Amino acid sequence: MKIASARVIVTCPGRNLVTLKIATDDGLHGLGDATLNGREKAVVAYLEDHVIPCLIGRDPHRVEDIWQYLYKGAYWRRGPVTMTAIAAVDTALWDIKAKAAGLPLYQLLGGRSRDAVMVYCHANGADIAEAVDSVAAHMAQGYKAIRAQAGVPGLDKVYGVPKGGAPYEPAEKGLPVETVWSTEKYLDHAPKLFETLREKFGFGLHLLHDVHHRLTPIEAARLGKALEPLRMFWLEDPTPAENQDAFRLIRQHTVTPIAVGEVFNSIWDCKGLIENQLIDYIRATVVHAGGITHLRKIAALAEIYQVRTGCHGATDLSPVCMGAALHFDIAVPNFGVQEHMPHTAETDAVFPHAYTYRDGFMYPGDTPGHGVEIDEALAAKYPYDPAYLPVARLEDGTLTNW
Ligand code: KDG
Ligand code: MG
Repeated sequence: MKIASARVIVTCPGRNLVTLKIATDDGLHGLGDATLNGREKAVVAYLEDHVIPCLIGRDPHRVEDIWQYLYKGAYWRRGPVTMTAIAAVDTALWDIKAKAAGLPLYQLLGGRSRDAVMVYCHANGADIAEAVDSVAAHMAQGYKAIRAQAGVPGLDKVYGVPKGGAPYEPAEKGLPVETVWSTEKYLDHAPKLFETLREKFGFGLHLLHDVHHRLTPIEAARLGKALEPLRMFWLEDPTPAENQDAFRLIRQHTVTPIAVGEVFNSIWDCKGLIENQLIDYIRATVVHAGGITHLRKIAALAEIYQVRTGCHGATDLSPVCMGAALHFDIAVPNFGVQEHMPHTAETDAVFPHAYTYRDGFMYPGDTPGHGVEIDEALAAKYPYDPAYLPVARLEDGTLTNW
């Protein structure tokens, strides 16, 4: 079997999504997600100009060798654009391999380690009362694990809290909008949300919260300590993770579990955090961390330190990524939880898929491959439409972490 062709498909059924489709000379094809929110076209160019020409004629079964070729062969290693492009190729090749074997992908990853994949959803509200209602509504849909975010008095726009009670969507049309952030206002308010949620719903529900990289290590330690009696499932991205030692400071002060890694793209981003047992959940996922091949290596490193997986699953990761991630989740021994932000009906129509949600859990399905396809005719009806994540400034105008 040889790779006969590869194409990049860009579509915007509500948000921009990039898909790599690899076809073989014996009529099989595989899909890989190549979406990098707000930098979509950089990955498209990387794939079209530098990767696809090198793929034609290769044996698609040599998944590891092609991964090494694209990683070591480029000389310039790592980085989100490179690793997203490699991930797209890798995911498409695993899809082809599983289709050639006539098996769902998870069977090639060692088979099922569990019956179902626990997922967490997003609840949000302009204030605490609205966030409480949103948590109740998601509990009624069966979710056992819920991320809660609430507006902060005195701040107009807060991460994870859209206006008008709509589901949160990462990215807005047009150039990046500017928002104002105050750590002081947030830090006083955030524990009140979780105190109220525990009073209302008790301790039988997993509660999660995303700080979205906004605190200094000592501020994050203070928040972790304040949340300790509320027994969080995790506190996500408490501080930026370029300096991995920062997490030591957080760890010294609190036993609130820490989750990090949605912006990581290689095992080298994870290494110190895992080996020094500074985190509890690693959030790297298929599309941004080099595909199934590389994510398995990250998970294997994490396994020996009892760090569990918690794959990123926002809507800027396409259904192709979600399908592949669910096969990984159901197979990997040290699975923790999977993020689930349902895609819009338009997106689901463009990407017909075998995966399903039921009562707080997701299932990858048993279709050969990863079980996600693309309706190219429908995809063509939604052309690329520039959209970006916001940026954040402090109240004095200083640019800060969004
Ligand atoms: O593109 C960035 C989003 O995926 C990110 O902001 C969402 O933090 C996020 C999450 O936890 O889903
Ligand atoms: Mg996050």
